[in-house]
Amino acid sequence: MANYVEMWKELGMDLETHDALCQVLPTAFGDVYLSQENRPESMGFWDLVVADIHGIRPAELLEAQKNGQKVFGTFCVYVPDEVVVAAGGIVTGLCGGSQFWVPDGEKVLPKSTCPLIKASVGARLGRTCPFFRIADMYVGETTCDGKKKAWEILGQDVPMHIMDMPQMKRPEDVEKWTGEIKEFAKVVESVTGNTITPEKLQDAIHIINEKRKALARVYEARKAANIPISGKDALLMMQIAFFDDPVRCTQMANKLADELEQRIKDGVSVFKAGTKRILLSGTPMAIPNWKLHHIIETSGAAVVCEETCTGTRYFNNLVDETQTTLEGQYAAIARRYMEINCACFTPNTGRVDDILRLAREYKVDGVIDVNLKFCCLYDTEGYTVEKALKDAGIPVLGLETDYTDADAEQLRTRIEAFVEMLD
Ligand code: BJ8
Repeated sequence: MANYVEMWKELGMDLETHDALCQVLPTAFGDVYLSQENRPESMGFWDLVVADIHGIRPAELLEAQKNGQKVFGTFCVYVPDEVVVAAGGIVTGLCGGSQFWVPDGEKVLPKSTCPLIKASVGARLGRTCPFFRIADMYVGETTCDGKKKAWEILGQDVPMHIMDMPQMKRPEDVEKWTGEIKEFAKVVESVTGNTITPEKLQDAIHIINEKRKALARVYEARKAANIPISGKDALLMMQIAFFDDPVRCTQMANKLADELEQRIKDGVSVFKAGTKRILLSGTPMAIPNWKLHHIIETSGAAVVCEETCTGTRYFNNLVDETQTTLEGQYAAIARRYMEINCACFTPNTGRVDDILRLAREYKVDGVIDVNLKFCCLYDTEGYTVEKALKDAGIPVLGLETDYTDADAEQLRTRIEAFVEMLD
């Protein structure tokens, strides 16, 4: 790892605590990732990014800031990247995926808050993540109650803009979301000092659509009978897509997709024939949360798709590129984002339809519906999801977990029994 200590110091980070994080991450990554055999060569790019996760990209962001660009930190796939990119800004995902940050979050949040929120708040307040230090502005949204209240705490420490999410998907809700996006655009224009023109927004829509298409190509390859990439590797690509420059992300994902398509032609698989295929549905898995994928893929099964926000919900559906006025473009962006099916909406039948469709398309043997502890939304929706799957004759296992390793053996026992039952 290159030496970024000066950079972290300038960012006001707690170096001593951060050192402890830097020591555990390489071992965790080595155990989970580098122990895999026959990985696609193109994964070398993502291995490199993880090896210097608090160095390479943060240094790029700081350089961009020196050149006048502004960085916006986001926590949800409903926040439209297109608007930021059109104003010459940069988006970086800020969702915390490590138990390391949870105790600092618990200093200000109830313990009974979902780990993703606790880790995100802890990463900022504990000063142990450069991305949380670099962002000029955080963009929150009114999705779940835990997040809404967490923004009030984070807002005392960093400039925040909150997007008011509709909770239903009626035409008037889509219109309301269009208005929220326009409001967001005004804020982004004022922070960046740049005006969004139809031409710039057109380019930005195209850039983000191309990224979606590239990520979707990698997922398409996972539908093959001989699975050319592990679920763990596909998850890593997705997690880093939230941080990376969108054009580079597109290039790297397309390069990986080329390799996977060649592997399919050559009959190369990373799993032995007959390995049970699993669709994972539920709450997102922010980096470095690789826990469930690792347990599943070392319990005799393969994850072939994720119906999560670090999976298909991130890239499904494109923004219509034919609009030429800002009015039409904002409406098109709103329509695309309102097609995402998060459990914060009611009713949310589209999500169940998606899960059933994905189960068919990826020819899965079973579905594991995962819920981050204390996420009431996905926990409650689990009832409907599991019932629909059972009615369709698709085996399903509902699991709840957090970022600790305390339940790892218990999860392994349940997953192994589930995989055995699929036989
Ligand atoms: S679109 S899933 S990224 S809100 S933080 S809801 S796990 S209690 S992350 Fe999310 Fe946007 Fe929806 Fe996706 Fe539950 Fe935790 Fe809330 Fe969470």
